[in-house]
Amino acid sequence: DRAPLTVTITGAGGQIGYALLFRIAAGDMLGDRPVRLRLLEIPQGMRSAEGAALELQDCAFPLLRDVEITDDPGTAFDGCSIALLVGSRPRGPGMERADLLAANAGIFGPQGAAIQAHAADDVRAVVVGNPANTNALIAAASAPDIPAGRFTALTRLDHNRAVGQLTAMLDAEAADIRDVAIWGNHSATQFPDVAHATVAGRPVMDALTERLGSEGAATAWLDEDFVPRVARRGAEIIEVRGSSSVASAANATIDHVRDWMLGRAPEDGWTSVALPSQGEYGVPEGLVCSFPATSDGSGYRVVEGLAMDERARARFEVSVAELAAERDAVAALGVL
Ligand code: NAX
Repeated sequence: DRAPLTVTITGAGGQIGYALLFRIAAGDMLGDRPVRLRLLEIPQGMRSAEGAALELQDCAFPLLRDVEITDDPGTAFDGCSIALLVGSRPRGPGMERADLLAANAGIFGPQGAAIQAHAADDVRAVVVGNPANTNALIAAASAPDIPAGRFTALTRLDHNRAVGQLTAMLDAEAADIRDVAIWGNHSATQFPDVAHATVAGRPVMDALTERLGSEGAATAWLDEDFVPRVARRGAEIIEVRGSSSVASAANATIDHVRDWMLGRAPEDGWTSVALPSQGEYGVPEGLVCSFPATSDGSGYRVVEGLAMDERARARFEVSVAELAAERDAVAALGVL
């Protein structure tokens, strides 16, 4: 199908927006499918989005049909097939969690409603703006006529970070690493799990044991280095770079949508995506939780039936409890 797809990017005038727009227009996200871009901003972000649109024009991308900038969600989501919800209210100094959730409910509630009212029937949305999982829950709750699985949140960056750590430790290529999983919330409680992962067909656990000399050393590296480093990588990037992850976040967003729309080759194994639980692994229904997943292009499917040992289960449950607490806090605001 060569008909242009409408892609809406919220917060398009921000950092991640700037990194996303050019890659989408270049064809990195949807192959050779032409695109129409709709950029949603708030008034103070409009000039920045306009500047990006000027630069898009200067790229003369063959696949880019047109660009429209607006501060009206109804206009931005009109005919939208792919919604990238990037703009959100970040946590300010001294801001309580309830204030943060309330501010974001004021963004993602109306955007979810506008998606339901104006987007294409086949719309798929991914929330990047934090707290991403709960923002996706709010958007989905505000669009009850849209199948819940069309609202996802981004944990692909965490997934890619985990793969990156393994490639460095094992001297391996990213393409040789399969079946890593991110479980839970896109926050410091997430559980990056390599129990089922392989490197060039061999269990990652075996490769780590060989590299580090013993199974105990491999487990210690996973517990003390790998898991906290992946879970806190965002903070590490801020410390080193002086600013939060931008290009890697945009790259993960592109990966997430491309796999969702075009499918993943079975030999690439699974990826990670946060989507509304249907009760998989005992996660309360509706919580937007990260699971390992596959995609054939029609939708993400949670990989079910994986064994989890007690320690893994305990870690996962901490993150799920955090998601449930966020949901309860939002419900207490009367939003759900
Ligand atoms: P920026 O502050 O550079 O950009 C955000 C943009 O959103 C601004 O231009 C702002 O005007 C706009 N905006 C705010 N409210 C809006 C609304 N109601 N409608 C439309 N636009 C609105 O932040 P940036 O670095 O681009 O990060 C964007 C979000 O991504 C943040 O919430 C950040 O926490 C989150 N991240 C999520 C990641 C993930 O893996 N899920 C990783 C990277 C990033 O930290």
